[in-house]
Amino acid sequence: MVRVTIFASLSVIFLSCATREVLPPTPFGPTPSESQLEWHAMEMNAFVHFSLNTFTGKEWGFGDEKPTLFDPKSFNADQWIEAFKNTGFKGVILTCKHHDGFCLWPTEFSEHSVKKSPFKNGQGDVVKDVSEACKRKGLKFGIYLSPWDRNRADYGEAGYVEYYRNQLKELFTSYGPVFEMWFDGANGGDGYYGGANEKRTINGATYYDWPTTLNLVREMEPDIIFFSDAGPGVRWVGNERGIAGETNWCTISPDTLFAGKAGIQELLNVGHENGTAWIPAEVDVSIRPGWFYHAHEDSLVKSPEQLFEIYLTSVGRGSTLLLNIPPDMRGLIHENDIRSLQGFRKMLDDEFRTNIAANATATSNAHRGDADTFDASRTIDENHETYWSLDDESTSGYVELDLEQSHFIKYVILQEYIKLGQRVRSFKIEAKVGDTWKTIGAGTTIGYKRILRVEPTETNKIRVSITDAKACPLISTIDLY
Ligand code: FUL
Repeated sequence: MVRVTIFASLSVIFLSCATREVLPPTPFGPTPSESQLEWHAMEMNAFVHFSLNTFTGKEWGFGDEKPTLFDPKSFNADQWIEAFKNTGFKGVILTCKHHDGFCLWPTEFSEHSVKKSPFKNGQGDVVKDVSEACKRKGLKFGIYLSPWDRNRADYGEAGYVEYYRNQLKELFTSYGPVFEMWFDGANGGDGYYGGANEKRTINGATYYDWPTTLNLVREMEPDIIFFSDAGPGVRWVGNERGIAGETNWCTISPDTLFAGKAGIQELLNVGHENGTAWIPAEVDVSIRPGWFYHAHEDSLVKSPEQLFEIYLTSVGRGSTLLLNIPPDMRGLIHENDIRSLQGFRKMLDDEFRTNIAANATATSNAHRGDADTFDASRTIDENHETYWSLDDESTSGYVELDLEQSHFIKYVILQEYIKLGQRVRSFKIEAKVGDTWKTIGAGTTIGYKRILRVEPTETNKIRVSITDAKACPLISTIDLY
């Protein structure tokens, strides 16, 4: 009788162990929205500055430039989008209106537009052509509409905000879908202002009544990502040199983000470990010294090597790269820029050709609940929905990759499963050289993606150690090149 009872309770324990489901960790801290996750996965987008400045040689038009100057005789949006697609860009953001107020589409709310230009005899519409070329080639389309307008007589009054919103309605209803809306931070100063030729200062915090404008846009495009210095979708990275912080938290507290505050650029650059919102950094940088095309900068186009370095300091630090490639006066991407883009693509393909980790055997010091679903093999299965993890109380641990043969390793790519929050504070990479483990690289945050250029090493074993994390780490990818 006693024996039967013991046997019965043992089998209950055994059964409950065998069928016990090990649950995934619960989210920790702020997490990205679905559209932010999609934005992260885009990794590289193209920025296009094209306007009257292309023809006047200026970077910031005063607002009094004649629309008749806009005359791109060989304009071909397909040429741009083809070049962007071949480089690997997934989306395009177009300056539909820069600070000078000139509109690249025939808006019904102003005469300061392509309507009054010789471009296609006043019948042209750059926004339409670019958005349609994007659709044809499968790239997403984004809009830059400068809030500051040096052409408008009513800039600074309530009427201008109405004008700005009418234009947003026009753009979003005519040229959507739109994946990202770019609100430039430059605001107020001198300008033409309908002939007033004066300096106007607005209160950036109140004048535009942003909450109403954002709601208006959200009603038309619910999944839109808003870029501005402070988000709320994505934040400025704090510089225009293409460099995200080596430590780069996707989290930041919106109430600490106001322009003019001391140290704001550094804060934007690294984010904050205990930030209250998911607002990742976007790295905007131009392939040329200026944002607009100027013939005298034709020899100053960034080289493939420079673009590759920018890739490592942007995408490689968990941000998305927004690389500006400005069309020239013909309305084409200049040959020098195309050449650099092709060289950049070739470097990406050459440097990241074969993922050595794909054929490795992965083991770890421990894995969550001893469940296969969270074991080390999840880091090399090329499935971003699976990850290696530890028990809730563990904030450090390691994964070892046995490569079977010796390989020469130059880069290690790591990804966190950010759907459940950004967690890792520090990590290190070791390689087995002879009988000892040699540290070949180390870093702080990982986030969506971290590409570490390690000390080039010949090895048959790599160990990735998470040395500190805010909560149990979740690593979805380890790639070796
Ligand atoms: C800045 C602007 O003033 C520049 O002209 C450019 O558009 C850049 C992307 O943002 O704030």
